[in-house]
Amino acid sequence: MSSRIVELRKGLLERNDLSAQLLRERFAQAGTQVVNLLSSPGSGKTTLLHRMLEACQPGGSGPRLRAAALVGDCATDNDARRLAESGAPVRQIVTEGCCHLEADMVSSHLEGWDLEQIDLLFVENVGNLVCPADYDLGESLRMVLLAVTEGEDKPLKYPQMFHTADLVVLTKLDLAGPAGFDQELALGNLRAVRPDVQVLLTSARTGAGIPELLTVLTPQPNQR
Ligand SMILES: Nc1nc2c(ncn2[C@@H]2O[C@H](COP(=O)(O)OP(=O)(O)OP(=O)(O)O)[C@@H](O)[C@H]2O)c(=O)[nH]1
Ligand SMILES: [Mg+2]
Repeated sequence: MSSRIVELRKGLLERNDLSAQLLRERFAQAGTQVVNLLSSPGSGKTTLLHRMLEACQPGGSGPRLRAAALVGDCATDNDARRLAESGAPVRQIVTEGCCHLEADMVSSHLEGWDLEQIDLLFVENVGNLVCPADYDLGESLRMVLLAVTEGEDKPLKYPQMFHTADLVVLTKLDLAGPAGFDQELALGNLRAVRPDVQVLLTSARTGAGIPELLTVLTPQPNQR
């Protein structure tokens, strides 16, 4: 990479870090816990999010939390339309081809929302295991998904993404058998990159692991 490109990239990341820091302060002041969801395309972010948003709605099976979501994609508002069915406030961020979300995109899509009324804000990143790892969105927690259909070696191939995770969620556990998923091997690869990270096993299809996941994501009373 030429030195000019390296400098340009460094400048972009520094600018993003500043915006992310401002966002983080804003979220802390409002008592909003923010979860950045990252994974490769199709690994189950929106489906899992849909389940969690539904569970948090009045009458749902989960904790009484005011949850909302921003969802990033290069094109289409498909995911926002799917998630809005849950009844939670949802907005789509269309990145026009950009392969990751940036802090400024998050701030501009928060306009008009009263953060004081949101306990838990999910931000579904663009499906990509590379670029989004470098961009801080002011989140409180970085949740990286790994579907059992993706191959056990993904943590080794995309170490930066898994290295920055606060929580790793294995998804599509209902497909582990047909996919021949070797859980021990996958977890060993993950531990090689991020030794102490918390791991949860889920299936959005069967609902397995979702109550446990919501318990981990529920802000503590002193954070609200
Ligand atoms: N069997 C099974 N299929 C699932 C599960 N979760 C998601 N899927 C399917 O996987 C496909 C992709 O799911 P999405 O939730 O759209 O994945 P995504 O990560 O949001 O995809 P992008 O936003 O495009 O990156 C869909 O066909 C889902 O129905 C699961 O737990 N089990
Ligand atoms: Mg999605």
